Parts: sequence; C-alpha cells; structure tokens
Amino acid sequence: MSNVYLEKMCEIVKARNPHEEEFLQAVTEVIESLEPVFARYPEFEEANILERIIEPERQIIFRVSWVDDQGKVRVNRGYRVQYNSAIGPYKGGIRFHPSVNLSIVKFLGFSQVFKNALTGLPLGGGKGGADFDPKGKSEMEIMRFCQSFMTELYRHLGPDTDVPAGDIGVGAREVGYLFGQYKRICNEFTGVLTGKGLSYGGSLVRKEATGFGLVYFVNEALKAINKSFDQATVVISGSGNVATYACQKAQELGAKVVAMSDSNGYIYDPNGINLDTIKEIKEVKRQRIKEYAQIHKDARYYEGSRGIWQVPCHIALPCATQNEIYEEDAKALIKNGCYCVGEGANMPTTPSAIKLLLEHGVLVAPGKAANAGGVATSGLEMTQNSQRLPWSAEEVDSRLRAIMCNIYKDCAAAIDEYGLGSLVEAANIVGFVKVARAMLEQGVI
Ligand code: NDP
Ligand code: 2IT
Repeated sequence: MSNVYLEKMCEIVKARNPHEEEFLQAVTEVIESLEPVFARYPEFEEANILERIIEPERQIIFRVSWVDDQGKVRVNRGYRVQYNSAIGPYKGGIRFHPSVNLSIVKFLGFSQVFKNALTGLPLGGGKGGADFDPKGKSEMEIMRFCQSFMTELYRHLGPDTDVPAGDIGVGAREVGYLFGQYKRICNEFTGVLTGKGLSYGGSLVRKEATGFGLVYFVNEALKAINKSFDQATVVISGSGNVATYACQKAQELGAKVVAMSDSNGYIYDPNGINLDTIKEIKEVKRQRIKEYAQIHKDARYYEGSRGIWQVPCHIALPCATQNEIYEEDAKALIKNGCYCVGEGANMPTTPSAIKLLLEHGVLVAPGKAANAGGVATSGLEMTQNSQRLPWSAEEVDSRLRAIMCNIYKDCAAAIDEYGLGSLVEAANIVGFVKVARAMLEQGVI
C-alpha cells in the first residue's frame, strides 16, 4: 500500500484493537483495496470517513445465564455489535459457536456493512452471537438459552432499529425461540428477526437464499471466463445451511458435487453427493457427516476437515467458516486445476491464499458479494413483514436472482471504472463508496 493516509489508518486500527486477529484481517483487506477510492474522492479523507466507518457505532456485551437439564446454572457471553446504520437499520446474523469472541463478531459486523450495501437494499450492518455450543444440548436447553439471550438483547432491537437473523449454529429453530421471547417481552408482533418459520412471517426461499445466491453470483462470474457449473466438478466445505443449498443449486445447474464436510471431517462420493441423504443427516437427525459413508457404500469419510481442499475440483465453494482455505490449500486447488473459488462463508480464504489464487488466474468470488443473497432475502422478508403480505417462492427467487446479478454487474463495472485486478477489491470498493457517501451527506455521525 503506497497511500500514506491508508497506511496510517492501518496503524491506528492495529493500535486501537490489539489482539483482535480476525477483525484486523477483515479491516486491513478492505483498507488495502481503497487506494483508488481515496485518489478519486479526497472529500472522504477530509471528513475522516474511514476512521469513522472502522469504529462500530455501538458494542453490547452481556451475560447470558441459563439452567441446563441437570438444574445447573450455566453462564455464556452474548454480543451484539451494531456496526453502521448510515443506510438502514442494523442487520446481520447471530452466531452460536464456542469460538465466538469480540474479534469475530466485529469482523463479521464490519464485513456485513459493505455486504448489505452491495445488495442495494436499505440495510445497515451488525452482527451478534454467543460463545454457546449448541452441540450436544437438548431441545429444552437450546430454548432456555435462546430465551435468556433475548431477555437482554430485546431492548436493543426493533424492526426499524436492529433486525438479527441466523448464522452458524442459529437456524430456524433458534430464530423461533428468539422471536417467541421477543414477542412475549414486548407484546408486539413485528418483523424483528428474519429467517423466521413460514407459519409466523418467514419468507419463502430465505432458507435456501445464501446457497442459491452464491451459485447465481458465481454463475454470472463464470460466464465472463466462458465457464459454467454444467459438467463442472465441485467441492463444498460445510454441510450446514449455506453448503446444503449451494449444493442443491449447483446440482440443478448440472454440476457434480463430490465432497462436503463438517468440522470433524469430509466425505468424498465419486457418484456425486446425494443431497437427500445430507438433508436427512444434518437437518432432520442433526448427526455428523460421517454417517453419509454408512449409507452410500461408494463414498468414503476422511477425518479432518481441511483435507477436502486436496480433492480435485473445478470450482471450490467454502461454506463453513472463516480462514478455512490457507495458502497450502490454495496451492493444492491450483495444482488440481481449480479455476474458481466462490466464498459462501464469511472470510473463508486467508489473505495469502487469495493472493496466490489471484496470481494463478483463479476467479475469486468474494464473500461480501457472493454470499449476500442471504441478507438480501432477509431484506425481502422485512419488506413482506412491513406490507403484511407474503410473496410466492417464484417472486422471492426471481428478486434474489436479480439482486445477485446486479451485485455482479456493479462489481464488474467497478473493475472497469477503477482499473482493478479482481472482484475482491471491487466488492470492497462498491460497498465502501455507498456507505461513505451516505455518511458524508448525514454530517458528523
Ligand atoms: P451452519 O451452522 O448451518 O453450518 C456451518 C457448517 O460449517 C457446519 O457444517 C459446521 O460443522 C461447519 N463449521 C462451523 N464452524 C467450523 C469450524 N470452526 N471449522 C470447520 N467447520 C466448521 O451455518 P451456516 O451455513 O449458516 O454458515 C456457514 C458460513 O456462511 C458462515 O461463515 C456464515 O457466517 C456464512 N453465512 C451464512 C449466511 C446465512 O444466511 N446463514 C449468510 C451469509 C454467510 P459442524 O456442524 O461440525 O460445526
Ligand atoms: O453473514 C450473513 O450475511 C448472515 N449470516 C445473514 C444475515 C441476515 O441478516 O440475514
């Protein structure tokens, strides 16, 4: 980076947020993309927009006490980082995973700000979570935890203030318990969460939206290099919400998905993944992916989730978590002829792995753009809730597809406009400029 101002910003953010590794990684990546923006818009530097955008508007950390099935009191830590409301109410998921800490919630919230701007919908950015591990917990323990979590969080939310949704470890079941508790405390039925069940205001296609949107976006990007999902061999990490519906849409477009994973290991099926089996194991029985190899005799299970990147593929879709593709994994992908990495997860590829992939001509579809279909459809759920009218699946899906195509178009246009080398920089720039302009027009906020 040669811009002195941007270098100074990197130093400031490091000094103010020491030890927040994931957060610093996410911020540094964005800052490093911004040189052409600051060259074009000196007013952003003058108004110190960057330093303001990096600082979350509000960070809430709270105790979550709950009672387990043995009658013992347990304590977890809850978070909500309300990052930026320049273009709409705070919007972003809630993650329940033992690894959750402030750095992770801040990196997710920061990324969410630009992702939400890319959707073209009026959505600010935020993120929340808890270091609660849903694995091995009973249904009632999950419910009591969600109720306790919401008993603190409700005071910070509202359909025009902050609208959470799911993320890792938070799906329709948890959103249901969170929504029920919010409604009970506030005596108010509003669209205060998205990803709700269809029986109480959820949107059709929200469950599928992140995975479908990822494939719609990657499909657009592939057209530009004369490739497509048809006949392509695809590897997808994870086997949760995003991975499952990315698999479904990739298969619909003619791809052969040969491997999927969870945090313990991965399965390889030379005949192509049977998605009904995955849904039965993961969504219905909540079991480990290992079970797949018991059902499909040609399939093999391998311990260790990172091994999945050694499986030869044309298209890799990391859909599990942050920093799951390291430089070594990128080397293996390149060696095996992979031509596209589409980020379904948030920040799944490390900076050095992205650099290597780009240097070798691999198309990288960055998470902020490629996985924006989930939050975009959450935005559509908010619209339906406000109108008090549900839309058909076809209506939601066609809007989702149009949004993903538009995000691609905007990013491709930025590549031309600023003379950029990749969609990674383009997504950062398009999202940043939109939020920065709104902040500039609203004065010192
Ligand atoms: P789920 O909880 O449904 O699934 C997560 C999957 O990733 C599981 O297979 C899980 O395995 C695996 N995983 C989680 N943590 C790790 C880890 N530390 N190491 C290896 N594997 C891990 O979550 P989602 O599918 O909703 O989210 C996946 C990713 O997509 C996340 O990065 C999320 O932020 C991002 N995302 C989600 C959106 C959504 O709408 N849900 C929207 C946009 C992005 P295991 O079961 O073993 O834990
Ligand atoms: O990372 C994400 O975009 C999400 N977890 C979805 C957020 C949302 O509000 O739907």
